[in-house]
Amino acid sequence: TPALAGPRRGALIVFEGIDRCGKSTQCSLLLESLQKQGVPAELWRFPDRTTLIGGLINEYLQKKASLNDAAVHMLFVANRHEKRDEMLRLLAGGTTLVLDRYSYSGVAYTAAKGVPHLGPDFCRSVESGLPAADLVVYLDLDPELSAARGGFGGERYEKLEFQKKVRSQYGALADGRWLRLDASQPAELLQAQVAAAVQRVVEQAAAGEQLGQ
Ligand code: DGP
Ligand code: NA
Ligand code: NA
Repeated sequence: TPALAGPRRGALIVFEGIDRCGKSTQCSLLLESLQKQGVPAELWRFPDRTTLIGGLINEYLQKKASLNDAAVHMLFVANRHEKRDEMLRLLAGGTTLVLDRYSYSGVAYTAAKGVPHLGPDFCRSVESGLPAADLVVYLDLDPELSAARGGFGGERYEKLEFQKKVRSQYGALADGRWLRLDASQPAELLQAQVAAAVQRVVEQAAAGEQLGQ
């Protein structure tokens, strides 16, 4: 049932991919273009390292703290859940949210570890209750190419063998909201493909299509 009153809702647009696939660049380009068109929009990234929980995640990623795989996974999950109410409030108020990583990272990165009790089904289950993406832009890149990009290797997961496993987990996640793009293309070409898909979902959200959970 559509809302009776109030502003049209914003769209929830998620960017996913292995480390150094070009997500952050595409997120910024998209935000800029939405704002130029007068679409109210914000760019967020997960993990959000600015919260208490995000600070622990940051220590883990920078290898200053060690945590077991289940414990750190729960922190990543908590970091998404702690932002839930604010996400829902912004979306309901008409702001489109562009997310640099979200629940799909949780499933792909943790399932890639191959820990039996932390498989994809478990990982998906703890994401429930979070607002569902209207569009997932998956920037698919060969880890051999991302590894060659500047800065790779600094943080915990930035190892070639692990990134290959993450990519193969992402490959199994595609659903109806998924747009896979070849991230080896020049940024301007990618940007145009992203913009076309985003325009459609922003219009659908504004026209009253319900937000999934
Ligand atoms: P960045 O996107 O550069 O801020 O890096 C965050 C890192 O954390 C990146 O390697 C992906 C990983 N990550 C994001 N979400 C999750 C999660 O829910 N679980 C696990 N295990 N890793 C995650
Ligand atoms: Na990273
Ligand atoms: Na990033």
